[in-house]
Amino acid sequence: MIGRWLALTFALCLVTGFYSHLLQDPSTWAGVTFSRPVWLYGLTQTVHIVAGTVSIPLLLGKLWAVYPELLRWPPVTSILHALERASIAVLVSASLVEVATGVINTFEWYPWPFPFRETHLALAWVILGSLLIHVAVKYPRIAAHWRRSRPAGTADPAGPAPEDTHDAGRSRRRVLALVAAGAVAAFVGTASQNVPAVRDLAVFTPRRPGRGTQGLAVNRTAEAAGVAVPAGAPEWRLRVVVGDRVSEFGLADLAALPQAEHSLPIACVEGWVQDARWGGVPLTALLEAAGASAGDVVVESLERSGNYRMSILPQHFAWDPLTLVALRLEGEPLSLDHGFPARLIAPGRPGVLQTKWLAELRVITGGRG
Ligand code: HEM
Ligand SMILES: Nc1nc2c(c(=O)[nH]1)N[C@H]1C(S)=C(S)[C@@H](COP(=O)(O)O)O[C@H]1N2
Ligand SMILES: [Mo]
Repeated sequence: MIGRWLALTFALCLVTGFYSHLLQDPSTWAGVTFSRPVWLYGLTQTVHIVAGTVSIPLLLGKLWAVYPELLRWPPVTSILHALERASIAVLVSASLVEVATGVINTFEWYPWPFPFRETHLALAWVILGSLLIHVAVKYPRIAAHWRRSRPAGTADPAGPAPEDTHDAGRSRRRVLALVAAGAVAAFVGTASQNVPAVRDLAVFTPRRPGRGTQGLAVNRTAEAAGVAVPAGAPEWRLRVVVGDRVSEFGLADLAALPQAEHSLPIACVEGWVQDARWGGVPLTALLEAAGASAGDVVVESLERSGNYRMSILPQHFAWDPLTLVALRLEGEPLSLDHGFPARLIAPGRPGVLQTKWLAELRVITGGRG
């Protein structure tokens, strides 16, 4: 039973994780990412964090249920059996590292020398492969289990196990109850962060949407990013590069372009989502003013270093009419922590790609200039 729940949570993590990867690394598969509905990434990543966290008690329960197998003698009975055990060792260790790195990452703590995303991604492939082998090997037992609602009088091929005494059954039920309680706590303690009425139940998540300047959580402050822009940004210009044509826009120039206001979410990879009313210049209007009519857009920040100083907007995000070069948040100028003088805000993308403190936009394919 635990195995079935684990299959569900792992499948959800694999699908939503790969989707997150395609958004962040759009080189070949940008065509299967979507800017609508605007809340799509908020949903997939919330599912990822919730299912991933629920996996932890399930995984521990599953290990408890099968650990007697580890001590079985003789340890291997054939080459095939040895290979099967090896595949399970890979599955178990990859899964434990995967959930541990995932949780630690949401606390923005990187106590290891390897890059989180690349490692987490590689382990996802290892998990997928070893899980498929594991399910294939166990398929006869799984199939037998599902056939158990069989005509009365026929033998049950999958059990009961000989050691299933009264006491063992009782302690097994106790562990099952503990695992279930853990799974429910993990679910409530993560999913509630995106339900405003019960937000304070989110004991397993590090941030609270809603707490931060202008009522919106801040992941990385301007100070932490080493960005200082004087109030009013008199010197600041947004460079827009289309081919070899370079245009520059100060705040007054941007204010003179068409303006729009949209309610769009920030959906952080760590699983918090918050809607806000963003105002500014539709990116399409700015790109057209700079002489572009199509193409992907490279977005660069004033921030000098850091993983999120740059992002790439594939064409269908760049030219979505909801995508904004935002100058205002809830009707007020952006605060420095939310990306003043200007930030990118596009529907359906991870928060990490909603680049703050814009410096330059570069159209890289199909532009006219
Ligand atoms: C079976 C378990 C899991 C699988 C298969 C899995 C898989 C993935 C994959 C494939 C990605 C995309 C990586 C990339 O962009 O290259 C990802 C991202 C992510 N996962 Fe998981 N994951 C699992 C569990 C977890 C858990 C338990 C957490 C935390 C509670 C977690 C947190 C994250 C975060 C925060 C990201 C986004 C990273 C970023 O973009 O910076 N994952 N996951
Ligand atoms: N230049 C830059 N932009 C950035 C970041 C950053 O560190 N540097 N953090 C990103 C992350 S992880 C998120 S979730 C959002 C948060 O936006 P907010 O602080 O306005 O809520 O900004 C994104 N934009
Ligand atoms: Mo984020």
